[in-house]
Amino acid sequence: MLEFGRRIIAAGGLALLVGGAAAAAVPRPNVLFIVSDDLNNMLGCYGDRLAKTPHLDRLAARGVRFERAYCTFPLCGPSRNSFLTGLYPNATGILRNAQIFRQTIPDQVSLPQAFRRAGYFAARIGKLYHYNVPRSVGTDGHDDPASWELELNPAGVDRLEEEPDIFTLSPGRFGGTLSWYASPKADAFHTDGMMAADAEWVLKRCAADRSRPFFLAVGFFRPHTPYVAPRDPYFGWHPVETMPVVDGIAADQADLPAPALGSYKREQDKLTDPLRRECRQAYNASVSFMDAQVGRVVDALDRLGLAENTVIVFTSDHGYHMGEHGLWQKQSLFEESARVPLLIVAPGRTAAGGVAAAPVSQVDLFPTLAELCGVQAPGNLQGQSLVPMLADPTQKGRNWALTQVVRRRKGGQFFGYSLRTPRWRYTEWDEAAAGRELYDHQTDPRELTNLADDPTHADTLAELAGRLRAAVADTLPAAGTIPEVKPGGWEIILQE
Ligand SMILES: [Ca+2]
Ligand SMILES: [Ca+2]
Repeated sequence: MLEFGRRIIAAGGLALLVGGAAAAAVPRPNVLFIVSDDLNNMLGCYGDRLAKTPHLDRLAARGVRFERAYCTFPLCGPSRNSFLTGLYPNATGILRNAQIFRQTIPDQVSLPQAFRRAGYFAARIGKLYHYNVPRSVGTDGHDDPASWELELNPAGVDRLEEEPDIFTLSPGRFGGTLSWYASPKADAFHTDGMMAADAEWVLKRCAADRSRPFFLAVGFFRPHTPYVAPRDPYFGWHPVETMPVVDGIAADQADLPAPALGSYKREQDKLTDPLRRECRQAYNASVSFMDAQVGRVVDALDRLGLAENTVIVFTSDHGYHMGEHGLWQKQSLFEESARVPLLIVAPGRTAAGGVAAAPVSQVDLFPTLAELCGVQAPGNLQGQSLVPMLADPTQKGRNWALTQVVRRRKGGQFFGYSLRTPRWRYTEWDEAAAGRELYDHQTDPRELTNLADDPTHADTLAELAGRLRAAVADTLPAAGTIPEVKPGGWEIILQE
């Protein structure tokens, strides 16, 4: 017998809500999964007073904002392969860009693929798996065809026309290097603007034909370099003279082991304070531009009457430095690089305006969405469901997050791992042989004072080291070793 009020997932893709004598059929929830690229937490809804992100702030108020959400690996490819499979990078084997988990664990069912198997229409617009930005914009990038039924790859003026006008620290290079441009062209001419229009188009189709629920993934390219965004209004919202420059770098770096600064690029020696301000202006403008595109997509969802039955997730693939510790961009294990924005709106399931403070990981997204939508997830997922925290944001769940990077040196490589608890960040480089860091977020939210060698914190350090090693061991797959990337070309692997 069915109990009143219990949700039953039927094979045909409908959830039956049994309430009293009359059973009303309600469609299974849709998913709108929005990922921004290289976006840190410099957003209005995260308390950043320089940011102008009205649409994300509005979205945060509709659901739960995760105050301490972390990526598993602060680099596009490893991070995206991780959260789109629900596995840590040590289990996907994807530890660098331009690879896909089909080269390591080809039979693993991805997040969107699980929704497809459950009868969902799964569509991708823009960057979900790795892309070379900007070179691959307008193509499938390093995509996984099994994940999607529909893929849309627009390319705007930022890709097709404006590259000669972009300022860059390394001439001719735009993707990995700091580069920016205030475009005279309006939103609709830019790739992310075209993607928002495409998302509206897909949502119209989904609203007109509700026979299947949808999983629509929209991967905006901004604020990834080059920071190309419409000059009007976005650059104007961030006057260059009001942009801050981080100071005290030399004193801050004095207590750091070398690998902590391993993501620094020599070309960044060219930065002067005026260039640092321009860089921050262009980044902030790109964030505001992306924010406007998110607003457009969410407005379409509202206007089409889809919002009341659509779970919305907004996140980024990793954080991003704007000069903290002398670092720019990604691939560090500091808070600014490891932390990501995470907003989840689940109608009827989320405490609107809730703020969840416990540390969570993006590896938790797959089990969360699977539970919210009654979709069967693979048995080997390594994260936790965040559904209890959506209903009650004071819930703590696992209450820590683990982030890793690879550092390469002559003749090999080693890992850095960082454990974030509610109070502490503890980082080990090459199993502590290449250094350790300990930061107390209660007194040092900017992670300026490395306490690893402070004897008054020796017990804390020892406890965190034990927890970190246990957490690292749990990132490995059942076989106990990191899966190897199969040799050979991309197309050959996908055709096997
Ligand atoms: Ca990225
Ligand atoms: Ca320091």
